[in-house]
Amino acid sequence: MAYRALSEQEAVQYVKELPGLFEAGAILSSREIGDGNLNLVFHIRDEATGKSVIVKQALPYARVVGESWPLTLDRARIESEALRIQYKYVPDLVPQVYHYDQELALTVMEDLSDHILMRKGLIEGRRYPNFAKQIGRFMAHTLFFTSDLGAHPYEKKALVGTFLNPELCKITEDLVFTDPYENAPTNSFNPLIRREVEEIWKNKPLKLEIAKLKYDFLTRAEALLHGDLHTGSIFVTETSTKVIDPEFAYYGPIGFDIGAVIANLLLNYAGQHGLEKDGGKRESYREYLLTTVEDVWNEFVSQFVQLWHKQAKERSAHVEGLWQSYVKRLIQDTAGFAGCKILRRVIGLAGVADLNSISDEKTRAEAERLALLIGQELILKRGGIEDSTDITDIVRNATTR
Ligand code: SR1
Ligand code: MG
Repeated sequence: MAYRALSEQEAVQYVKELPGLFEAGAILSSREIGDGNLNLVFHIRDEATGKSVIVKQALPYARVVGESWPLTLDRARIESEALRIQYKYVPDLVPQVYHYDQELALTVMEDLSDHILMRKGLIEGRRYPNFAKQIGRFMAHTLFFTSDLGAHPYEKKALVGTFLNPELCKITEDLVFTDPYENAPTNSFNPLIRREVEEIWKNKPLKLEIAKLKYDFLTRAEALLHGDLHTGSIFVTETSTKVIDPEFAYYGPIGFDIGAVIANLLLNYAGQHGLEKDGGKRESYREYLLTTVEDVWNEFVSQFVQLWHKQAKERSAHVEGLWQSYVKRLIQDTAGFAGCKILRRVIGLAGVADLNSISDEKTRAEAERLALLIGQELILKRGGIEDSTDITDIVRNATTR
């Protein structure tokens, strides 16, 4: 069937014709529930049995901007193939793919509606005690087994080719590493922070460090990244974590994924400024977020290093001292990428609700200034970071400045 964007009813018709999903004659309801930046997402449910699936279809343009921003449909292939690879390593942490259709650029997958988006949960002040362990395992396993450490050299190089993903990488190159640091038309920020933003545009040492990080993003094919691992790409319950939406997957530097998770915890931290001035509650939630930042790194690194010792196939991996120097560089990369991801969400296109939902502009500006400070400090001070507490110390110091 030639590509066309499906309507709710056409999505029902489509899944009815797939073998093995629903009973013949089932009465299915369909709702388009996509609220992300790019795609259509249909929730399809058999009211009689309660069984449901998600149909996700790529549009030939970026939904957040409209038809003036054409975008490859190949991202649906990237997403479904990345999900299948992740499922191989961490089946309990991603949705199962039931079907992929190249012509229609759509994927039929497991419905996770019993979960909520983590960004929403954090904005509501909820806590997720298993999250750090689960996201640590997700990153350690998917990144290790697709890297030169855990994959056969031929397999790794073939995967690099499968996941070139040039158009979605270009979005990241522009929106994370370039546009926010100059007066670009894509930028969109609160007018009350113009002075701070202009300072960033003039800050040559900062721009140099961001350029170095961009160069790493462009050239360092370490592992198959999720590529867009913010809290809107993570579904949670109190006990479960599911990572969705890997359409930005490509071979890049491992710290980019870890940095994305940490950046989004810290964006929420900054956004806590918008809460009613019930200081005690805010402080304890902020401490929870900082502990989570430390736990995410610590869980990731302990599981990654364990895999390294037990399963690394690359012979040079076992040369004395290598894993320690690798991990040290990794936490510094993580901090730098986290910094860029924080700055882009304040200055550039595609902000986050953690900040944008603060209705009072002045309060929002205070939260945004804190985020800008944290982002810059993480980038500029990353060379001295050796431990997760060095990251949280930077955040605490920025908060009291
Ligand atoms: C035009 S896409 C804007 C942003 O949404 C995605 O989630 C990525 O973060 C991208 O940069
Ligand atoms: Mg997405």
